[in-house]
Amino acid sequence: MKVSKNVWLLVFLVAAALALAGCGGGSKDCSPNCTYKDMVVGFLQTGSEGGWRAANTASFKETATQLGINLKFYDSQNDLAKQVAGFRQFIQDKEVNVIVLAALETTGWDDVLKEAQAAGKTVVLEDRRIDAPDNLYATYIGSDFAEEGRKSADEICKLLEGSASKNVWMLIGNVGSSAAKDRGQGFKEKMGACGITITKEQTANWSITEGKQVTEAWLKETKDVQAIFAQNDEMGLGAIEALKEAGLKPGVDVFVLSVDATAGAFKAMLAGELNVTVECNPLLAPQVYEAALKALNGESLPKWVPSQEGVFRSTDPNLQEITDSRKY
Ligand code: GYE
Repeated sequence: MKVSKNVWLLVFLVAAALALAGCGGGSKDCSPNCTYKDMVVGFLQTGSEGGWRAANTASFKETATQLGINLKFYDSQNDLAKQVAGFRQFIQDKEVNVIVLAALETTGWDDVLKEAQAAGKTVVLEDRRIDAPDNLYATYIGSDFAEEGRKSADEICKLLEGSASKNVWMLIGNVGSSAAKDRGQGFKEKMGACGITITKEQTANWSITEGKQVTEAWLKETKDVQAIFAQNDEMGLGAIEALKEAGLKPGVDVFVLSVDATAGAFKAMLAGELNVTVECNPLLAPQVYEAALKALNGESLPKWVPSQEGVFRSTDPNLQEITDSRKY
């Protein structure tokens, strides 16, 4: 049967209109009955700076496979400009209907969020909060970093009970990130309770190598330090190496506390070289995808869903058992 040119033209125009309207992937045309299989997620990860980040990335990739979500993973290589460029890439990508952001820094997102909103993209923040009006994103799923800082101060106060001087050195994460800002602010809120003084503080960019280098430099200047507060496990493990090379016993001569509770921290606690690790949960993907699906289907969400987290100490009687049960 010969199909006239006009009919083909009509078919082409309808298909184009549908594509433009977003049917068949990309926008929210499945709403309010979207399923995980309708989700095409553009995920802007910070980079690959350590154990916590590796567990966070794995959580997103594995959960996407389990749920049948089409995940487009973008590694920002810890470069803010690259992360913003990647964000715009996902806005342009007609297939993508959800953008998930682990923001490297808290500022600089208003414009790109407005562009995403205009393009009908659902935006969910994971891990790190940002300083932008919360009507520009569906929700934020991540830890209370300030509370982690407060817990860290409480724990170091306990470790330094009875100590004549309480000089503490703070190893800071990447400058500008909410995790670094809030953990530092939370610690400083509580440190006065037991007379802690921060005598040195500097960024070591979440890295074990820089954690070691910064601590080495400080030890060349003075050994008058009673405890080190490392804003993540990797920087704490670096400080431990530097203390040992300076002839000091980490966990004994100088107490060490870090944040994340990754496998490396448990190993150091079992060796008696790390005293405390404050947990920060990286396995956020199931909550993030669930929230994104609800947002796609037009459900309203709380603007922040804080993670539930604990504190682990080298003195915990069942430390080996806990270590064996950890997922990351
Ligand atoms: O503490 C650190 C990672 O944003 C909570 O980033 C995360 C932090 C985590 O590099 O290890």
